[in-house]
Amino acid sequence: MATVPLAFTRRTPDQLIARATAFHDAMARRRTVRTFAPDPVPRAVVEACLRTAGTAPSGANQQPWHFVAVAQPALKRQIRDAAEAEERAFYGGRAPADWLEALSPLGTDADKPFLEIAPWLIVVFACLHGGRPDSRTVKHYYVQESVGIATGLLITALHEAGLTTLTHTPSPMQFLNAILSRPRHERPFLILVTGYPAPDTRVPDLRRKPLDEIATFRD
Ligand code: IYR
Repeated sequence: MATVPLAFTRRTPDQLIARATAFHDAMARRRTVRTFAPDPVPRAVVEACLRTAGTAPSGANQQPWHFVAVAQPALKRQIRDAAEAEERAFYGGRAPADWLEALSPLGTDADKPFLEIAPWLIVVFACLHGGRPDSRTVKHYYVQESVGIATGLLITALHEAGLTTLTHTPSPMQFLNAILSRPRHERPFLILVTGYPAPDTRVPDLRRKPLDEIATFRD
């Protein structure tokens, strides 16, 4: 493959520390919210954040993701109805008791009004294989890892832009293929609900694990 020069700005060690610390301060303020304002968010914001997601590294650079950005009220309604049907089964007995116990501090339940209230639902699909015009399929590698990284960049971009997000994973999620007319080889990964938070939104008083619990240095 042809190559191009790397666009890279070399920073001094002091600059590295300052930039890394400032970015951590910004990201530490990211919180998952469950209450959204209905206020509209320009499509251009979502487009720019999806372009950021599309910069993620991926197995063999196959970019095995597809994002459906939903703002149409009728589609959001359909997604909410289908998700709540699955969630009612989940909370009503399908989920094992220990799973429900793990969720109970978060106070989640089968009602998902945010699926209609938030201005955008970004449905992330993982493309299990690629297609060719001649209809032969192309194997994709490290799909879950690649789509996970792209979704992380998307969450980061939306936060940096000034919006809040909720990673929502109704289970199972195949109904999203039907509602959004996506082919079977695209597997729903999660729904990223995004918009402004509702006024006076409160979030659980969570603690993030300290660095010495999440990292080990062998330097
Ligand atoms: N999908 C359900 C349950 C749920 C599961 C986990 I793991 C969470 O962190 C939160 C919720 C729901 O959306 O309510």
